[in-house]
Amino acid sequence: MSTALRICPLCEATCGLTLTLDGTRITGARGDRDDVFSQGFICPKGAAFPEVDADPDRLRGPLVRKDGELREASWEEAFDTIAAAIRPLIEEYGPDAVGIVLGNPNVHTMAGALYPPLLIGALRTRNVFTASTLDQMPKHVSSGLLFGDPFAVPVPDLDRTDHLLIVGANPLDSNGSLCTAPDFPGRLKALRRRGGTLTVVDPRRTRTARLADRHVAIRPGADALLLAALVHTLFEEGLTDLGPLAAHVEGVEEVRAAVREFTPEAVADACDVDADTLRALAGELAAAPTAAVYGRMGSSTVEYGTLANWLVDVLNILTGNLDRPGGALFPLSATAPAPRPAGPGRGFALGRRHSRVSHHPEVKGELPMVALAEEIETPGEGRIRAVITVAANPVLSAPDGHRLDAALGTLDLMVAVDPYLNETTRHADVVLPPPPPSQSAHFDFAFNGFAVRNQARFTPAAVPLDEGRMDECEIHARLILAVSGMHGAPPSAVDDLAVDTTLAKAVTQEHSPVYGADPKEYAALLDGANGPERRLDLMLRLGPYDLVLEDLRQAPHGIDLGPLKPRVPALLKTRSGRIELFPAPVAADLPRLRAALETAVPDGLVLVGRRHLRSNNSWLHNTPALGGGSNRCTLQVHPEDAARLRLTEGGLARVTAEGGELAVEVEITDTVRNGVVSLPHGWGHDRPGTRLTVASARPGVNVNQLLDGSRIDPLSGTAVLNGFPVTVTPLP
Ligand SMILES: Nc1nc2c(c(=O)[nH]1)N[C@H]1C(S)=C(S)[C@@H](COP(=O)(O)OP(=O)(O)OC[C@H]3O[C@@H](n4cnc5c(=O)[nH]c(N)nc54)[C@H](O)[C@@H]3O)O[C@H]1N2
Ligand SMILES: Nc1nc2c(c(=O)[nH]1)N[C@H]1C(S)=C(S)[C@@H](COP(=O)(O)OP(=O)(O)OC[C@H]3O[C@@H](n4cnc5c(=O)[nH]c(N)nc54)[C@H](O)[C@@H]3O)O[C@H]1N2
Ligand code: SF4
Ligand SMILES: [Mo]
Repeated sequence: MSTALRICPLCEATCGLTLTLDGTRITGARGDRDDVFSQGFICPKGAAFPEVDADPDRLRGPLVRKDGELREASWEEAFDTIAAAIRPLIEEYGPDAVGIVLGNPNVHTMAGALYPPLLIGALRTRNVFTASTLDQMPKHVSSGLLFGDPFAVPVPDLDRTDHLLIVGANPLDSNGSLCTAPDFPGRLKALRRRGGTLTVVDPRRTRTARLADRHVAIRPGADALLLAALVHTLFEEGLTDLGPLAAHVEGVEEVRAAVREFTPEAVADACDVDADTLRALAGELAAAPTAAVYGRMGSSTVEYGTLANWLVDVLNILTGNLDRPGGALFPLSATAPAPRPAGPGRGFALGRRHSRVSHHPEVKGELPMVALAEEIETPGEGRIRAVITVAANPVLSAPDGHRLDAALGTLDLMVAVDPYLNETTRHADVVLPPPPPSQSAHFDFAFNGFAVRNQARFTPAAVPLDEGRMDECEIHARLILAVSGMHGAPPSAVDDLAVDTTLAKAVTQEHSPVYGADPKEYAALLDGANGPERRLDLMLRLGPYDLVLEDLRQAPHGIDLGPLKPRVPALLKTRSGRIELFPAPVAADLPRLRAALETAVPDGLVLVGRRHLRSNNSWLHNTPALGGGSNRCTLQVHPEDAARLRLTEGGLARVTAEGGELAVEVEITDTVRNGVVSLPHGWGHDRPGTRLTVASARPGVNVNQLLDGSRIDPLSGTAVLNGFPVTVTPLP
């Protein structure tokens, strides 16, 4: 028996795990008590790591389609097939003929952070789609416009704040998102213990809401109105106080004028929250010594997602809580480039081009996921003929899976980098499976940038690669070579090129630690067992903390880099060099929200999602230890609605919406407010041709089949997944 450390990749909390091993077999997982960040915390998913890791349905080697059938093949055959098929397509139809689809687990692997940008660069395709437009793109847009950097996301200072206002997030089940905090539940309890207060705005009485001092059961989709009324109240009651931040903010008076109509009385009906409560929320926020407003999925994947995300930070700014301890601060990760001196930047542009079929604006170089199917289906120049998916299951995670399912079936070529044969990858011509997480090294390039404490941790592979396996970094590197006409070159060529490009730029930047160095000599200094490790070493060296990879190796439980610190103004990259509180695209979208004040509140049912602690989007339903109990795909209905609609506990209901209908088991519970039903996503594992033994035996239904993809937040292209109208009728 031995042990090995592994950072958990199963949610954003990034807990350190201690794995117990019998030879190369993982026999158990417990929280690493010495981890500088997670200090021993573990949740049921982390505890199931061994089972998730050893799932017998994980593909052991590549699959290649021959005579219509996916068959086991060698790695060589797999990459030969890709190179032979994709180059002619690109040569005949141009780079846009290839669409790239990046899913959520890319933020949970080193490969997913290091290679997709190179893949996109190598292909030069403009058809890039990611899970961001099913998730947090409104936050990127808001941050891009306010701060000039779409990745400058303020996170609530959980451990020091006196008051936390959570809008549409349920960290007790999700373990936190865009706010990396191992033991989020414990941190919320500690907030209450030290006399702080917690308010939760959620149409469901979630486990998080049950912990709160105040739960506001808002009508879904109305958060932007509620937040606008809080901003209005701050101005009306003279409660704004920007403190030292004032010197760096422009546009305050414009915002005051813009929210004039959004009085608590005017929004009360639409929110179904009385005006006194709204005034109290604003008052509590302003009165707290420090406070933070934090919004997630429930205020992001909605009609006014970007406006709501913008208003969250407007509240943080107007109460002087942005960028101060106890408020909402910007993390500084160890692999972020060393900060440049303050001054004007390039700013953030939206809609530099538009999608071909529906003319959706590009955001961050991406098109909305809801546009993928039509870009494959619609003939003409620029049509997508080949798709590469990396860690993505859009047939279940995006609106109208049936349509996408059919569209993927018509492609000339589909390649999937994925460990499973699932609802999406079953259409692939080549499947390239990465090894299970125990066999790969880990560093959190993405989540350290959203963490409530600055720290850096690296865990090497816990066990060696199985015979016949290929590291995911090498898979990505070989894929890049195969699609770019360099098939057969050594994968290290990809990393060398990345190092050279990064260094060539860094040595010219005065604020860079390598300013003036000779790039070739510096590259030769880099340390690492392979390309990705050398790249990590380089990023640490170029970073703000004077770290090298060897420092992380010497500190297996991580290096604590201290609590978050103020970063304004150096962090700002707007053209003005200031926080632009009232950006033009937001101003142009506000009339839509004003119109909502005039529209009568619809009286039908609306549907919202929910997450379960023992699940993760679409891909953990194949682990027996995580299924069953309350982790089921049921339609939650309030008792009053159930009585009115004659729905019975355990009975079947038909749910209909603009994208389709489905039949699902009813669960009656007053944890959802009346007028709202809730169905989780990621289910619907009943399509043929998959290899998901456990999941397909209890498939559940795909909530996204109720959507047709026409509802989006227009500024960010993000799908409306919460708060859409449905009708529900009993089925015999
Ligand atoms: N209705 C509704 N829909 C939603 C949501 C919702 O709340 N409601 N949530 C949305 C959100 S927030 C997100 S992020 C998306 C997620 O959408 P996706 O990213 O499309 O879906 P996931 O289920 O996360 O699928 C991930 C894929 O990655 C594969 N995978 C797992 N581990 C690895 C790995 O180590 N390497 C590689 N290469 N692949 C791996 C899995 O097998 C699976 O195929 O879903 C969105 N869809
Ligand atoms: N266990 C588990 N953990 C996960 C995941 C998972 O699938 N399972 N997925 C991971 C991913 S990819 C992400 S993005 C994060 C998401 O992390 P969170 O955003 O914390 O998770 P959700 O459960 O989607 O929380 C959204 C909440 O918003 C509420 N809501 C719905 N509509 C509205 C509305 O209109 N207004 C308001 N105010 N609230 C509303 C819902 O009832 C729900 O409680 O979780 C991550 N962690
Ligand atoms: S909270 Fe997240 S990171 Fe921590 S053990 Fe659970 S799944 Fe893993
Ligand atoms: Mo997500």
